[in-house]
Amino acid sequence: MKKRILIIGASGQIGTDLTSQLRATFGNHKVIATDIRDDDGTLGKDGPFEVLDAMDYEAIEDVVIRYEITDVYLLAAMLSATAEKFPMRAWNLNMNSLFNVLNLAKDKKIKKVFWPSSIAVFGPTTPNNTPQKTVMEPSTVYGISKQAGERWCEYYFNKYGVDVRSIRYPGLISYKTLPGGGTTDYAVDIYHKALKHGKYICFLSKETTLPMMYIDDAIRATLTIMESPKEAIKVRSSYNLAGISFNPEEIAESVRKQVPNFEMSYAPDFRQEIADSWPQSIDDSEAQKDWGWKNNTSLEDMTSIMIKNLKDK
Ligand code: AKB
Repeated sequence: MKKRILIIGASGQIGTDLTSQLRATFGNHKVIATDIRDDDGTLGKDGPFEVLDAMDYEAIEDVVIRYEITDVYLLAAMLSATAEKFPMRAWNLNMNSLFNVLNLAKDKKIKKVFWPSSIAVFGPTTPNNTPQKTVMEPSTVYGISKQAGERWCEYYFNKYGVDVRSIRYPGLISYKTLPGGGTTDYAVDIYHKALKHGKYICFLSKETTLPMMYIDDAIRATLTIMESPKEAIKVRSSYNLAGISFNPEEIAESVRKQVPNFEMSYAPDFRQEIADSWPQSIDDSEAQKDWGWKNNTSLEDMTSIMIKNLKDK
């Protein structure tokens, strides 16, 4: 089958790494990167890039037809911290962009959809070491939109046979692009500030443990779930995915092994409440069983990779 991939929201934290990996796997010209912002020279240099608004159904359809797209990765979204400031904008973006893509698949204009969910679908009543099926009462705008999105994905699969696949990403850590507007962003920021200033003021308290993952593992999970046989994908809402769980004090300690005088102080803000509503660890045995998922990168390995690459930059 001739595969042609469209990435919507390609300039963000996940999209930047995902675009290079998909291009390395399937060929540069098979992967069309798009974003609402014009390219800064990163994504357009190896393959096609177009400016595209995830809210504009006709514009997405036009790109799909012109490039004969088969698979769509929808990454455009407003993350947890920003969404608390702009609830209606977040809801509109997160839901309408998903409907645009699901409806293209329902009308057989594309074959396969990847849509990211998040640990934000869980809430204060969710048990720890969170199982795949559990209490889900998200208390954030972002979490509510992701939970609703999961229900719609499963609905489109059951009612219309749409081949949609999804992962509940934990907080993601990468060096190529900064995350934007999330609650887990501190775990990226800390490396930048450690190298630049030797200190960091963390917006979460020192004991706030959250599920996290190094970007290479997240990208590998994404490619694996998308390339697995259709029958292997038993969960059509979204799969739990676990990587590493740590708190700010533990990541600070791992930074200190590379930047010995690094100082961390704490000034929790409104993001503390969001973090407190999420589980500390995730049980991903369904993903392991169904499509062979396994995390590779430890906190110590991740810190070494981050420090080395940010220094080289
Ligand atoms: C956020 O912090 O909002 C995201 C997420 C956990 O989905 N990184």
